Amino acid sequence: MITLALSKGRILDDTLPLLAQGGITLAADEADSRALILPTSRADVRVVLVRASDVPTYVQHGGADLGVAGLDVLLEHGGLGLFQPLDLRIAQCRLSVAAPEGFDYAHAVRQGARIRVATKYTQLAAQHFADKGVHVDLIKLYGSMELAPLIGLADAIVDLVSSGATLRANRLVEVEAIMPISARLIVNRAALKTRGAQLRPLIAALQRATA
Ligand code: PRT
Ligand code: MG
Repeated sequence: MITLALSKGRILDDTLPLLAQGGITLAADEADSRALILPTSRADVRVVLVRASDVPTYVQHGGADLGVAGLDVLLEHGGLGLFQPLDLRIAQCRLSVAAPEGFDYAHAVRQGARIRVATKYTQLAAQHFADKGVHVDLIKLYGSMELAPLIGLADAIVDLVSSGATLRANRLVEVEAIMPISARLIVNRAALKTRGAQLRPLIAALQRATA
């Protein structure tokens, strides 16, 4: 059995067409059901649904052989025990710094200055501001980051941006792009060694679907 970990929402929605190109489909009603283990049209392939941020953990510990995770999630996780063979080029966005309209970001991040930043991405944000030589007070949040600068919890946020609509709706401005983000295929390194003959054809099929 090959187990593929996906998360509900855009990762599942964007991965299903790639799987379909490799001849693997879910039963029509499966994606909408509340089941967490979904059989596929191939008896030897199943999908498990987990939280987006838990996908690397499941694959790292062998709870799934493969998974699809955003680069943001992967970098925060660290990638230990994971082989990352493919950029699937789905779920694309960018990691950015955003601040309220009128906030003088250039002044706030001059060398040696101090800035308060709210984010779910504390590792990536810490690295980014360290690279710039800026002292940062990080406030870890799990969602609704946009609210933090509006009520004075932070000067700025680090979050994912795609259309920019969420920032605009909250009168925030993207002041710096940190890195482009897309979803990656990840594979348990040990499984690839011991069951490579089983896993490689599926990896190859996803590669063809992405090309
Ligand atoms: O919701 P949960 O806590 O379970 O996990 P999650 O929020 O990480 O899952 P999900 O499904 O929302 O995101 C899964 C992956 O999709 C992320 O890890 C990213 O790699 C990728 N992705 C691509 C995005 C976006 N685009 C995106 N726009 N993830 C989140 N967003 C959010 C962003 O955080 C912000 O709140 O959408 C809002 C901005 O969108 P725009 O279009 O208004 O700019
Ligand atoms: Mg979400």
